[in-house]
Amino acid sequence: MTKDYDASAIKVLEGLEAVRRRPAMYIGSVGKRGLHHLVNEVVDNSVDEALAGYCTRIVVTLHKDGSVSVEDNGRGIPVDKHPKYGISALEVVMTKLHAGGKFDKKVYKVSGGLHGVGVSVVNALSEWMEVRVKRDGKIWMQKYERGKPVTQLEVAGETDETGTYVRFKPDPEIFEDTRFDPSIIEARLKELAYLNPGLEIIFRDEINGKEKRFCFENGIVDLVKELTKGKNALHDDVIYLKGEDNDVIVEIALQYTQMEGSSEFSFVNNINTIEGGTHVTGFRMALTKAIKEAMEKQGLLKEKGVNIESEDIRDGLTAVISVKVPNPQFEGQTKTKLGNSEVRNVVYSIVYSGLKDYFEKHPELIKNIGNRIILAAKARIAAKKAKELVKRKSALETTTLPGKLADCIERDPEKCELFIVEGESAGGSAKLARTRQTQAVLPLRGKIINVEKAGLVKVLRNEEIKALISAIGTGIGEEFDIKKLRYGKIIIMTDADVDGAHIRTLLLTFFYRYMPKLIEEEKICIAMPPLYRIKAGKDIYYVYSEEEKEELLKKLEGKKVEVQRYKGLGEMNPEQLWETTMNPETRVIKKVFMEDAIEADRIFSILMGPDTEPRKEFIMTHAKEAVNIDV
Ligand code: 0RA
Repeated sequence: MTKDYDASAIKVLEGLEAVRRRPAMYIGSVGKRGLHHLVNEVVDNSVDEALAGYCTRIVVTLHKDGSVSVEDNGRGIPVDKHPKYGISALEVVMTKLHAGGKFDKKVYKVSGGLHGVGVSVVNALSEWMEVRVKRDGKIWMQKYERGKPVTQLEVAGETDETGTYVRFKPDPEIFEDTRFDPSIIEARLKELAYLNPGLEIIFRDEINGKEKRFCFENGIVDLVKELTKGKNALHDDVIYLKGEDNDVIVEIALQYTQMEGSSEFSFVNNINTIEGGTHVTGFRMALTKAIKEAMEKQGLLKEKGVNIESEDIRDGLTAVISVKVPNPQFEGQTKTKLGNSEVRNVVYSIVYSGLKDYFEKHPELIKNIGNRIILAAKARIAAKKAKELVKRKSALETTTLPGKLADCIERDPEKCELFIVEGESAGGSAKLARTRQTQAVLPLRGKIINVEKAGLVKVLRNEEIKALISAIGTGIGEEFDIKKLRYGKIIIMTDADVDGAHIRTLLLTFFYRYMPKLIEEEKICIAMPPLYRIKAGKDIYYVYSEEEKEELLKKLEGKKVEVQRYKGLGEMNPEQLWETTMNPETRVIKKVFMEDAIEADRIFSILMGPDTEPRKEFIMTHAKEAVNIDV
């Protein structure tokens, strides 16, 4: 494509000291999100090589020592000498800021987008990094520590292949916790495989002994199929459109189902734009217009008193919008909202004319979808009436807190935590165990309502849900107001068994559907009660996984040990519950991230959608891992 690349094309801007001094400026945070950013950054470089047409396979490995490697079969990072700096292009890429990726005018680079900081940033924030490049018949190798080369660029062997291998271990001096979460890595890799049809991505998790291969010949059409699995699709074929205008490439795939609500997933240059943006606006405008016109033509809009709104048109919709934009401008709180205004019109005209054609060719389809939309409009009108009733009633009842809530004393929400606890008996222990000043406890009776199936009207009538809503204080849906949030952390505390996982999933479904902002703002957490209590002489250990138990037992070999397995929170006395699960100094909790929305949506609907077959299949195959359905 471009003419021969050589090292002189690389622009060098800065050294890496700045990155270590202010890491959050480059990767967003030094928490979990920032840590996983490192992997994204390295993988994105390989994906760019695939986008450029030179790489077909990427292997990502989570090694036992906590390092991650990314290997691709692309052209390999150039190793020739940079004329100005007298070091290899590879070393420039690895050790100079902003030197990576911006070589030529390859248009649609992932690494030019959200991540886009270059692999040198990853190097700077790694305790060590090792790079191997297969190129020009040789295997080249160089090692670095905290961004600085510790070996020369060496020839480590011969090969007739090409490609790049980067392995790194995040620096504990920088990150709060350097352990990767395999499910976060896996979700991103799967997403990338969907967005790059035909690209083979393999994830080897050597810590847990698992390997997954992702490769989707039909790209986002396969993704939509996956998302609507078990949701009673209204039509068999996923609608797919592709077009290009003004250097903007637009791809959309969509399907209607019987489910309430809509799921739209949007991407710009392979980056998930959680906050949407101009591409999503353009898509929605086109969808509304194309569908309204098609319904009109079929005489479906005649019924009086039923006004179709664009939210009715999206009800039951699952859509993936993927665009490639040369110079994306990202805005918004999480820098995941596309700002380029020219993209709105490009998407609009491609989608509008594409859908118009499609509906003309499939008149029976628009009847089917149209009836679904009219039902949605009627349901919306009914729900609005019901909601007004509930609001009027709750205005009379004033905003009383639920009787079951054991509230905390502190009034500054930032300092307060709410524990949502499964079952009255564990709730009782938690009330005894807590720090009254800052920790509140809300026990929920066993099964709360299934929000996915029930619909808004029923959900709002459910006692457990009402208690939850008034304890949290924000309201739901359109009335949601984060300023009224009564707790800085909301911690879901359930048993480490299948029932516990189910209740947790139900709660997360509720938050996902009705208070998504709480997930976005990282307010929701999951408590991790220990699985075992191990007593060796006077020492007591709590362990949180099978692996941890095995490791500890090995260490304690020879000593007399007592192993107790906790089946539920109820088996712990209040002191133990405090020590292991509630004490902020010693407990383990897991933040719930929106980034897993795709996976969450899938799990929610499989476990709780109206169709029972895939649910059975899911429960059978995942029964053993059910404890880990953390969304
Ligand atoms: C710039 C130029 C060329 C390759 C790459 C970058 C490259 C970078 C990475 C990062 C991970 N994997 C990668 N693969 C390739 C080569 C251009 C040429 O050979 O003409």
